Amino acid sequence: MIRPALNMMITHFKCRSGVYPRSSVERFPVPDDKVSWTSDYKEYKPRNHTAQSIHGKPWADPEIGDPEFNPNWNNLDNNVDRQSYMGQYKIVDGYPLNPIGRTGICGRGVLGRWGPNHAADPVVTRWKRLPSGEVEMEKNSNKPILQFVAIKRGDTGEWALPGGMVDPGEKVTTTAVREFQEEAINSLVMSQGELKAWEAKFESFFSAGEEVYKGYIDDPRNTDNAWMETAAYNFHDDSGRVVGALNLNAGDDAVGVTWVDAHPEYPDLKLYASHSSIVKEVLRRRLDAFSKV
Ligand code: RP5
Repeated sequence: MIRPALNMMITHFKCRSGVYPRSSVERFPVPDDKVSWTSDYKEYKPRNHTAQSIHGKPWADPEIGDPEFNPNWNNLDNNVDRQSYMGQYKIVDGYPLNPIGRTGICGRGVLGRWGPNHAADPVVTRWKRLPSGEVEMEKNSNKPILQFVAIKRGDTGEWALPGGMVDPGEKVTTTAVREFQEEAINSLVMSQGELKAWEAKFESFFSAGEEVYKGYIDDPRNTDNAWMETAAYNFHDDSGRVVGALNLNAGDDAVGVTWVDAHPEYPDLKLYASHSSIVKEVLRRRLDAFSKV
């Protein structure tokens, strides 16, 4: 039985501590019991920060209050999706409110959109194999070892899923595959012909993704008024023959790419934002399917 996509995020940690990325702006402290907007927190005075670098960018909204900017919150706004996977978000004094709660900073930070900023994440997996071709079992648990493709982010240096932002009007599954191509096989340096050949070779593999998560992401860039959400898809190669032909090569804003073991016992797999929870869900599903064969 395929379970509905997870909606596992009930609080956030990574976006409510320390200095805001690419700035010197300190977040206002938000203790665990003050995250929820329903908890009284009279002292709460977060700094307002919107990075200069996003002003005027074609992918960024104008400022709230600009007479030309009349966003259709909680709706598809022309081809910008302002709907949240988390349900209806509130608008307070004209500003969308983070559905999970306080982050210690208001404004938009480095995010382009007020409210939800939509991304897509591909989780490309295979079983780890011995030189004989047999699936390698983890010694303690005697369960098969799943591997997934991770990239090293150029901005934070953390390992992450090779995801990226959904372009206006783009299908989310298309984003997941495009980002994999750009970050994990460096399609940006391929000629049109090479890319076409690659797409023909992997077309059926990348058309069979299983949705494993849709929702909020505990991304360090989130603020009280702008936050990341993602849709994650698992592309699994059970035989190992399809992805065996993938030549991993970091591209775009990734500075490294590799296959990573997702051990059945799930030790500390430290990944960017909420990516380890997504990988953990993929692992659960894949082990479940393996045990039924
Ligand atoms: C994360 O940021 C998403 O899960 C996705 O992996 C990523 C998208 O942002 P960029 O990699 O484009 O910066 O929240």
